[in-house]
Amino acid sequence: MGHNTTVLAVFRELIELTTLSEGSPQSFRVRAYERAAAALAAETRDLSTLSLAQLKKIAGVGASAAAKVREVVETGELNSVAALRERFPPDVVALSRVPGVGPKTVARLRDELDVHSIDDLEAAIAANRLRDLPGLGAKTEEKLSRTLARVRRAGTMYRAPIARALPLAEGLAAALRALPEVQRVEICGSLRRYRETIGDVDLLVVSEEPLRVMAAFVALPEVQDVVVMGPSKTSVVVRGDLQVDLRVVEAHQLGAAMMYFTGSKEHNILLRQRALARGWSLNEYGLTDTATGELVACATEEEVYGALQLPFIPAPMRQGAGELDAAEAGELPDLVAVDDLKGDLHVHSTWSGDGRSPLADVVAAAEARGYRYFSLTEHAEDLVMNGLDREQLLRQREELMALQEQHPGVHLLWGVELNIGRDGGLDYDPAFRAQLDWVVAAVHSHFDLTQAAQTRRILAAIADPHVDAIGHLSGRMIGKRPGMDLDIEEILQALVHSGTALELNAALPRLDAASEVLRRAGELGVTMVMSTDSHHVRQFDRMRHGVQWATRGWVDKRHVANTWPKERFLGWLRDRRASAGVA
Ligand code: DGT
Ligand code: CA
Ligand code: CA
Repeated sequence: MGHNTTVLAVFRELIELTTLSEGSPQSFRVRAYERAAAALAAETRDLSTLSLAQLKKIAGVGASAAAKVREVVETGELNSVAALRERFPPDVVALSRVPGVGPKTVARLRDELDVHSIDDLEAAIAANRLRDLPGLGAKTEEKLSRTLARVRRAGTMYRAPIARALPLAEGLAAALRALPEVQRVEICGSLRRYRETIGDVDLLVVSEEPLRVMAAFVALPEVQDVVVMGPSKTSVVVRGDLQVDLRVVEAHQLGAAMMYFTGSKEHNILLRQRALARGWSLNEYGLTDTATGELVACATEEEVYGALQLPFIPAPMRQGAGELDAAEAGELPDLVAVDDLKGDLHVHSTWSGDGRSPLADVVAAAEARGYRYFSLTEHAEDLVMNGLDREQLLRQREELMALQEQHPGVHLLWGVELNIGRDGGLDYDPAFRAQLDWVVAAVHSHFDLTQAAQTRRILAAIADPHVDAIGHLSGRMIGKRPGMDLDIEEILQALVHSGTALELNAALPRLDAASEVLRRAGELGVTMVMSTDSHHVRQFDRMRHGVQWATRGWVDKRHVANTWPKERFLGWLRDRRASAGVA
């Protein structure tokens, strides 16, 4: 897939630079490149193996795009991009990414004010040079000045980690729902698709009194700045750095609006092509017959997909990555729902230094949630700060056995979260590890080793017969720490070979493994488990994020071991250990 990634990256740059040279994202050329990029993104074959003729056969890829793909495959570059880079150096591109500065403004700033970078723009604003430009003026200057301060504070063009954006958006949605003039509120955009990072939050509101909704919205305590306010769209900045776009629509067009504003753009482009092929047009107002001007569908997403002869496609799968073909062929995965989960297999209590709920509360909450099996996995001794040594872990087992008597409905597994050391070493010793009912192993330090070293380290843990699951595979903290550099293919093959499970860690700051990794794991038939890594009983609710994340990774529930009934799950665990040679 290496070639495909490169081709797409080059096309993305081509689109951005062409938008600048054409002065508009709506130009014919930009749209053609976007169509081609969407089609290429959905292509599952290795692009480097396709001839010019084969490339041209891909719907959406014309002769010029096909030639460009060949050029990238052969030379790793595109001549036209190199030429555009001369005209639009990185500083200018960065300038064009500032919210409120479109390609036309960039051209004017360069031609009329000699502004070629964000620094230049700041200086021009400080000298009040923008207000004299017709069509810009003092108001724009002021707005840009605030935007720049925000961009600066965040260090770069800020994308909020989902762990920050989702609670904020849900809070705003709840406040809007409480308004008497509001009938419905839907979170759309990248947030509904569960992207790891969020550029801005997109809210859709159904109401017959848009002006009152907008007035109430900008008055919410979270709102710090109003970027634009109008009857159909209002944009604000909340808590200093996150933009929220709110659009008010009418109830009868909610489905079409939700589809449009949920995106992804790539998915939308493919849907529009499909509509076009049927003589229809598709936009945020609905699916319309081009000849008669009559609306075909718009009230619900199911209706719009249905008219396009597709089943409903869940938002996290709308990535323009083959979901339309799979939906058409009836091959969408049988997805995991929260109610399918029969247990949680990565949970901490106050026995770990960083756990915050006492063990008795944790077990009671697990039973109350209806779990049939459940594992406590405190940190092990190697985590000096808060891990348990052997003696502590054995004492915890005593308490667990006593709790088991009081809570017969849930089968308690005495587990642990082992630390995978720098060289793949694990806590305790094999004989001690063999006593445990459930063992998760995960990396907690040394995130910057080479790919070869990191991969070796994980492979060693996978090969250990006592390890039942690999926890939070990459170790990433979204927005704070990138994941380890790993040879994913080799690791997934090793998991298939050993029968060790891959954890899907449902904690929003982690969402680990990455969705592409989950999708590949599903293709290879890796067994997975979905766990919350809870440090407080309130966090049991993270499963709702886990199922969205699994959807983004196309995970089929037949691969998720903790959706299985108790006997089957315990049988799988027993068999796995027996075949790995654990006594
Ligand atoms: P973000 O905000 O960067 O995390 O990503 P999105 O996907 O939320 O993007 P955003 O907020 O710019 O737009 C929300 C959705 O609206 C997007 O997913 C698809 C739709 N949309 C916006 N602009 C366009 C466009 O130019 N063409 C198409 N087809 N759809 C668009
Ligand atoms: Ca957005
Ligand atoms: Ca937006």
